[in-house]
Amino acid sequence: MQRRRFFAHALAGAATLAAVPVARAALLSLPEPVSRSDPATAGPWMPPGVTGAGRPYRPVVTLNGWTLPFRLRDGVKEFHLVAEPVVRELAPGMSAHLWGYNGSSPGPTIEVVEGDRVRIFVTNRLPEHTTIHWHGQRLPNGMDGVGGLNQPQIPPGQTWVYEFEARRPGTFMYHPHADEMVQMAMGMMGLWITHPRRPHPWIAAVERDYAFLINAFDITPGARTPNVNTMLEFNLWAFNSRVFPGIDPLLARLGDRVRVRIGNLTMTNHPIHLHGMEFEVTGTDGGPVRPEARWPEVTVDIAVGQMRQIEFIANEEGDWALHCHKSHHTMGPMGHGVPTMIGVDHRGLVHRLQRLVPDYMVMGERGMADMGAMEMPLPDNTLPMMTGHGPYGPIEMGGMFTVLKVRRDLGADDRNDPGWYRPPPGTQAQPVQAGLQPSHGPAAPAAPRPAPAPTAPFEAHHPTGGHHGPHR
Ligand SMILES: [Cu+2]
Repeated sequence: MQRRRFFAHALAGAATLAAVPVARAALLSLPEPVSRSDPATAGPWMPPGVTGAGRPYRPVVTLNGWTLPFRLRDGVKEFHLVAEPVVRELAPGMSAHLWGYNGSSPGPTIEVVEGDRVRIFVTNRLPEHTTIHWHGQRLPNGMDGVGGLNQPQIPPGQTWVYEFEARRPGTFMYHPHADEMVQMAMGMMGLWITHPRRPHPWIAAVERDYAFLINAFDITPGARTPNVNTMLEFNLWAFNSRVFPGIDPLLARLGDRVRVRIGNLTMTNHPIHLHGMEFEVTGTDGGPVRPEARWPEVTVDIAVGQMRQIEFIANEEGDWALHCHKSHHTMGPMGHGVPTMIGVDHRGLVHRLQRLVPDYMVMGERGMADMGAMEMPLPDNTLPMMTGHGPYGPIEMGGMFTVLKVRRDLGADDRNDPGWYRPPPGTQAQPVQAGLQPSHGPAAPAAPRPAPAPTAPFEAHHPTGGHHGPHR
């Protein structure tokens, strides 16, 4: 094996097993970088001529992201990543100035097959040096991307090349190992999927395969650039740099086996909770989990720097919430200094204050649910604290929240949003009629409002929806 790798590398013409700058003459033959800034979820990307390029596989769907196309050259899959400033729409009504790759933050997903030889050109268009670390991969030490340790940092304006064999199947990440705190706070990260070369006893075939990274930003309401020195007090909690209601739903046909790959590159852990069905953790960035070592869960805590692959059979129809269980992480920007006002009676005071300040209002004397329905103007370029409208009204969420939509009548691979779920009669919570016993048989609850057009998975309630408090 070592011999074979040595010769493969010698033939490729590289002198050492380390990331190296690309000579000026060789720049002419770089793969054209592909760029995309559209935050919509791209369809799965299957390399053209996959029969010649390698083994066919079921590509992943990166939530609100995309897969980077490669060029096949002498049996090597060549990718071109460009580290650069990008503008990312976090949700309708709010864009952020981030750093990312190829027009996006997170960068595009790299998808290869176990045993593939992979060459990645990295062009640095940032104002400072960078590197890329290939989190979780088995590779030659000189390709590991820790600036100063494994290679000199890549200066602005230069293109360097990494090359290694994708030795282990699984879910990985990539991110800089140079000025890490700043560059990751600015959104520099991406997913890497290595599909198994042949059927693997611990890796199931699935009908739906989703992937996203968890990330967080601290952006002062009205501003556009993250505060890069923040350690804990982030205010925007995101899946793939999107916040509810900007996160696309996950779709599954009734009975599909579904895999969701989730990586965490924030500064805190995130217990990700799925409603409606149990799942198992079938893999980590360390590899697939032996079936006899798995246990059922409905929440998986994903620590910082971890990747978790969960799998379940989508055998319950409906619109099932999928969210971080830290309740502050399903909120939009808010001031953590807001006092708890539950139980405080403001009646006389508010009336008098409103004569002086007509817009004056009290937050939270009956809880904060009112925030989801309030109509208050927001400063430009920020998001409400609680927002999103479902078929029955405000969803009162923000941040790390989306929906798994399981439908009987969805086609295989159908990726069109089916709209809201309509529960069959007698299967929905309903008000108790005065003087009547709760019905145990089929009842007729109020008919849900018609589902919205498929293009609007969540109705963004902007800019007048919700309320947000004073901000740090
Ligand atoms: Cu969280």
